[in-house]
Amino acid sequence: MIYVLLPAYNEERSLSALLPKINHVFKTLKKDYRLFVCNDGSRDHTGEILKEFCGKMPLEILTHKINRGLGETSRDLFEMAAELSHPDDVIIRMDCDDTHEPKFFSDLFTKLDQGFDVVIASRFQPGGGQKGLSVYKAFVSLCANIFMKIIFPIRGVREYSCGFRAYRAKVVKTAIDIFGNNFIQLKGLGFTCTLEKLIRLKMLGAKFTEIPFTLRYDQKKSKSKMVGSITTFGYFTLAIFYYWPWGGWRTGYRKKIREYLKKTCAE
Ligand SMILES: Nc1nc2c(ncn2[C@@H]2O[C@H](COP(=O)(O)OP(=O)(O)O)[C@@H](O)[C@H]2O)c(=O)[nH]1
Ligand SMILES: [Mg+2]
Repeated sequence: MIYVLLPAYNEERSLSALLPKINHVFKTLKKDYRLFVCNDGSRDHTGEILKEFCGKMPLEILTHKINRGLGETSRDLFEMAAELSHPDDVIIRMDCDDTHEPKFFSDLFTKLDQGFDVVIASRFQPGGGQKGLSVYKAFVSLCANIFMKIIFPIRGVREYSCGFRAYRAKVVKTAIDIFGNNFIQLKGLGFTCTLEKLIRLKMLGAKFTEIPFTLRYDQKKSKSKMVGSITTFGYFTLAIFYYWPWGGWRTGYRKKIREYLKKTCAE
């Protein structure tokens, strides 16, 4: 089974474009899927649009009455997918602003089938790119990704900030078993959770790779909800938690992870 997770905040215009594309791709690939959208206190017609699609595709809706932000929404969606899935299942997380094209799913699956745990749709692989981003936004994004690569080097990863990824369910289930509510710890810091998930999975020794993809910012119909200052603050906070004090997360969790993996291997 494939679980597709969409965090949605004021996405009334994008969802009507994106949802049929997701359904079409899965029909073409002849794969079963379940789509979970968390409507996070949207103040537009996101809720009504989602209800219209219920019954037309395997869509299930989670509702936060109050906007809780991307961190809490991602945590809810990932915890639910971890709970429902079998270890061999696949979890895909993507934006619902219609900038992540479902046609890339098959490339993501191919890499998972090759034995990778996390596959990232990356603008920075040969053949990848971005359309419609202002020069300023593209420059800031590039700088942020260089910063992350230096502070958190992960083999096979160049794209740290784009949330379009496929995960083998086993690795997400393991991460939630080990880190619990701290799988996404910096919930209140904007889009930091996208990076934090990578860091947590790196700590577990997950195998990462990327596929080239083109970010279609030219198709974006909603305003970006990224608050640069909060997210930048989040990246620095993450760096501090990871390295300091006394080794930070990096060494703090080492024993717990070793013991967990030893126990599950023995079972
Ligand atoms: N649940 C939830 N989702 C959010 C929130 N802010 C943004 N999102 C979603 O997170 C994804 C990324 O946001 P987006 O505006 O596309 O950021 P950008 O791609 O960096 O410009 C989109 O699917 C948004 O709908 C929020 O406060 N709560
Ligand atoms: Mg987006």
